[in-house]
Amino acid sequence: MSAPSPAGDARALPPLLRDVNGALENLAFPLALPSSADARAATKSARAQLDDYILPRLASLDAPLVAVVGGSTGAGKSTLVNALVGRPVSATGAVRPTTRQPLLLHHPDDAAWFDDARVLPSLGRVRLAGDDGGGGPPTSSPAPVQHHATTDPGKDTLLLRPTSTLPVGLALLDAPDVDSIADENRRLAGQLLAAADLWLFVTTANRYADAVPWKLLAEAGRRDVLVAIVLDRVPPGVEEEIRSDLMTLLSAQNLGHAPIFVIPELPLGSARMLPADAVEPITRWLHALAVDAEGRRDIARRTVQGAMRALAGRMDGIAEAASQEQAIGDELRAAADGAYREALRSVLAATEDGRLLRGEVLARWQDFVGTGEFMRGLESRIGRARDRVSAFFTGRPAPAATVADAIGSGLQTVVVEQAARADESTRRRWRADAAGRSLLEGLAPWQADEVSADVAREIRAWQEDLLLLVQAEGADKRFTARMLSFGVNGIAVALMVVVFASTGGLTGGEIGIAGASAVAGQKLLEAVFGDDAVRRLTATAREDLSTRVEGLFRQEREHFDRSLEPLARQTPAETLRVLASRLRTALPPGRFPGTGDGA
Ligand SMILES: Nc1nc2c(ncn2[C@@H]2O[C@H](COP(=O)(O)OP(=O)(O)OP(=O)(O)O)[C@@H](O)[C@H]2O)c(=O)[nH]1
Ligand SMILES: [Mg+2]
Repeated sequence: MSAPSPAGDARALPPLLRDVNGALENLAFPLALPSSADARAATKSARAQLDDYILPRLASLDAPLVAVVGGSTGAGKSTLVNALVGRPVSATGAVRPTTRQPLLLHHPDDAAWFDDARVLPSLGRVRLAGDDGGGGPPTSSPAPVQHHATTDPGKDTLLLRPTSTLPVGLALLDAPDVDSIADENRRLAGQLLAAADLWLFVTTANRYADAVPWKLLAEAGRRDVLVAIVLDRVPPGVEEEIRSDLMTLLSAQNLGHAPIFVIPELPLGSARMLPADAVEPITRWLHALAVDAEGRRDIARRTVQGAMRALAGRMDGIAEAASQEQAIGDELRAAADGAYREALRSVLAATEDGRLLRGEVLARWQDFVGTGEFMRGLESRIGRARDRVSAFFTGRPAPAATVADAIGSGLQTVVVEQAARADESTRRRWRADAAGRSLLEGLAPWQADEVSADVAREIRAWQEDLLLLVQAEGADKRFTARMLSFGVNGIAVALMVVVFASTGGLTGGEIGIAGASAVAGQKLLEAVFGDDAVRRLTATAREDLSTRVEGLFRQEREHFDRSLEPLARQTPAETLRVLASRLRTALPPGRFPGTGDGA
């Protein structure tokens, strides 16, 4: 794929993201592969990132930056947020974890950006009362006052609070912790960080090397998110030591450029507030970011680019899992294909090698056509035989129906047996595979009675078609009178016999009893219709039978196919890979197509 032109980029981006969204939407990972559950989770996160961050951000690069305050429980995130806005707006506490609902603080003038569902659209919203200009007393209770809820209770909720001490253009989001025992908190924190324009990562002198936050920091490094580290509660005398160790850790994660703000261990003041001057450098840094509109846009661009790169990487992983499912699905489908193809082949072989003309069929047929003398007569003097056959049938009409029944039940036995085999062989193959086993759990077992009935119905329909065929041929040839003397049924039965014997090359001295019977039928038909017509009728009858058996087997294997359908409907791995690579080329490093920019 060649890199599109910059102008092409700008136009292509939103449809590309729509395609990405559609492709992700269309993934269920229905097989029970070890990779499937992870792939489902990755798909969910990828979609959330698209919805929560990439799409809204691209639609409005001028929206205020959202700085998410993240980190371990008890690190002092809420305390920091309170210090940054100069009043206790977020609950702090000794109980871990304290913050359960994300609180987004923004300047009152920025309210419109956050009112609609542009930022974090998957979260519900509760708007809290704000302060009125910063002159009034601090909120006495940090517990949220719910003014109007625009959310359903089952949904995660984002608390929104206008705070005039924040600069216009920058919102602070106090997030739940990333590592407490509350699963819900961890999940929500991950979602919030994925939706951040920049991260304020809070840690303490004691805990700065904890594993969980570093996993997230590594992710931020990969995505090239703007990160600032707040190292809280640093005892006197150790600052330099910790700072240099922390810098080493950050450099290893592509975060060497991240500013580190140190807050010494300090007694808290009233309302458990940190003194304002302890956070003054952070306030200054944030205000500097906020004041520069072009700089803000750069930060947003850089983060959205990183998010799109991360999305592309994630999609490659998802594509890998999808292709594993596809490969297993192909194997399972091939097992069914092979089994039913073999079944059809076996049925057709049985209809061609004379096997169906033994035993009961042969006995009934012989009753029907009569004695050896009749057959010899047919063989030696065809011309006269026509009359004799005619006389024979009109004279002693043995019921053609018994022959047809015998043929039908012989054929039914063969078809049902092959269907059973194909079913068993497909199941055996599927059972050998974990994904196949779990699909089989949703399938009904082999239904012998139902299959027998279906097969019998189809064979009867075939025999009825043969009758119509013979009738039509007779009408064409104006042999109606002679045909009537044989009986249409008799001729149709003769055709069945010929169908089941004719391609075996049964001639001359090698003719067995079955062959001889077939020859009798053949002579009879030729006497009525002529050689060419008999060949044609036989071919038609055989084709019709083959089509019907094929149809039966298609119906038989349908429940196997159906269980693979969700997989077949899923976005193919190749499509995901192509989209991932288009995402990468749509955003070459250092350049941005500018969609929505300045809009
Ligand atoms: N002395 C002192 N105490 C602090 C400082 N920062 C936080 N604390 C206390 O540490 C405890 C935890 O602080 P929080 O701000 O609630 O921590 P958090 O990171 O928001 O925690 P979660 O909401 O559970 O994720 C509270 O009791 C705070 O009063 C600090 O700089 N100095
Ligand atoms: Mg908190």
